[in-house]
Amino acid sequence: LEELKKELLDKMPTKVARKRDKAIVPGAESGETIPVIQANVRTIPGILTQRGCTYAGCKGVVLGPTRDIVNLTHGPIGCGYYSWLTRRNQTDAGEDGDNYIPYCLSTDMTENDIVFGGEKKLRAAIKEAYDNFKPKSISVFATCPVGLIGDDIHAVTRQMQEELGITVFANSCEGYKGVSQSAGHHIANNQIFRHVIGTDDTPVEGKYKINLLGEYNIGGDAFEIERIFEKCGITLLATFSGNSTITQFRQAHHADLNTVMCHRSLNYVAEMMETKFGIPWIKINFIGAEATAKSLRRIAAYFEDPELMARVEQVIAEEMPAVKAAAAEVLPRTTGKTAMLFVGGSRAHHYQDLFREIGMETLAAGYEFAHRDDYEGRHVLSTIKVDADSRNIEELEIEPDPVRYNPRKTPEQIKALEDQGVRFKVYEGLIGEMKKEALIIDDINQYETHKIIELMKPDIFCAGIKEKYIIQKMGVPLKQLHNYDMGGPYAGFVGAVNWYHEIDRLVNTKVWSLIKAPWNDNGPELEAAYVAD
Ligand code: CFM
Ligand code: HCA
Repeated sequence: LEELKKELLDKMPTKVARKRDKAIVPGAESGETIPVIQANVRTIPGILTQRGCTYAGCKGVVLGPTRDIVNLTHGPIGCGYYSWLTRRNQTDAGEDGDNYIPYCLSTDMTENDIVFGGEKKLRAAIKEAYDNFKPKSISVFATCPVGLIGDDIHAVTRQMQEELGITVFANSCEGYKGVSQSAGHHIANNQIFRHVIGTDDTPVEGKYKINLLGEYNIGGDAFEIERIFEKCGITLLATFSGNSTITQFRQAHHADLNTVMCHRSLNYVAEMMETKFGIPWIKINFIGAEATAKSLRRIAAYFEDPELMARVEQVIAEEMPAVKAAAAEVLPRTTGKTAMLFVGGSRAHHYQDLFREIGMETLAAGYEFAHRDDYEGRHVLSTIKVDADSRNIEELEIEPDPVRYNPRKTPEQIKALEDQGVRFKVYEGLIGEMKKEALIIDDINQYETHKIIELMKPDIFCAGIKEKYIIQKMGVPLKQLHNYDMGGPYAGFVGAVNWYHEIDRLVNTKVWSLIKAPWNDNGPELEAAYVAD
């Protein structure tokens, strides 16, 4: 492994190699000490990163999937246009039919606004959006120039909220605000927490009421999870934020348990909800059939109700045969194949379970923008150095709500549940689940991607659109784990079956190895020889 790492860093300038060295560590599955990994720091200038910007994390990721909040981008038209429907977060338009996801609203800032200020234009755009849609809420997203010229978007939204009588709030999520999308998640979540969560006390019916945090309904994943919950008799109050509405957010404080799927994008929301409302949280994962069964059992154990436990067992027993049959069908062709996963802040971990279920090993994996706790586990949280970039992102000071705070379990009950294996506020991270022969690389760049493919020769590579075609031209199939290409859902039981078949097709077709990129035969396309006359 040390050899591999050396080869990976060999051609880099010394200073760059020194920095990248800290972001590459081995796995620690068999009880090895979990190594410290460098994460959530600035990408080295000039390197081709997989990362996106803070605006993308705020508008596209967190608030994008909520169908009845009108999202308005304050900025030049490109930011709005290029974030228009690209994430494939699905929604069920519901009975009211309020669904603004297909729209792309922007103030279309131009030079004139940059010079004279864009607040007037923003005010007019909010008014225009309101007149057209009469929505329950409008949220505004700042792009880079807004912060540079100093438009006070929060003053504008405050004023418009008063004028229109609906919830209007703004996000200072300029693209450069943090080192990645992760900062944008935090900004959006803070604003939802501040302006929306717990603002509607209408009681909600249901015996086992939960919220699902960190599931975004990409490719219909949330629909499958909703189906399973319904079958189990579990009432899902709100998902943050796949297939969600603002009313669900407003009433989310009625839930008795928060379940966290994507730890990266909102573990701090789970913490804030516990402090303010007394709702405990547990980590769950609905990617992988075994993981789904385990998560359902964990939820049932929390409610300590034999009826729910029995129902959950019955559902698992009903769903598993189809999953097992699909696995048995593909296993002879997939066993022993190898994978690499370089995605976002949670999927590079969760999808390893799905690969394991069909006998496939992960050779290398990493996140684009996760933090050390997502790699090493939450126990390192207190040791993470708060640098200037993280300090730039607001941390809300939360107090118990004077009226709504209601601890769902006593400390004794929590302790008793923990003794039975229901672990609260625990996430062990990715490194402890990977083999010591595996490489874990944070914020991988294009050069390193090419190099590890050459050195480790995986049968499949999972990443995003920017990596897709380049890797396919290397003869390796690439499965997008962001928008799933045209596939999915991959969550839950139905999702596992879909995944097994899709991966079987991808790793067993010969088409990728037959591909020859033009430069394989001809050298660089733009190569030219100087001919003297
Ligand atoms: Fe969480 Fe996500 Fe992800 Fe993420 Fe994302 Fe995404 Fe992702 Mo793309 S919230 S960290 S910022 S699971 S958009 S639905 S696929 S990079 S691994
Ligand atoms: C984002 C969104 C993204 C991009 C996917 C990709 C997504 O980070 O802004 O690079 O292919 O899932 O749509 O992560």
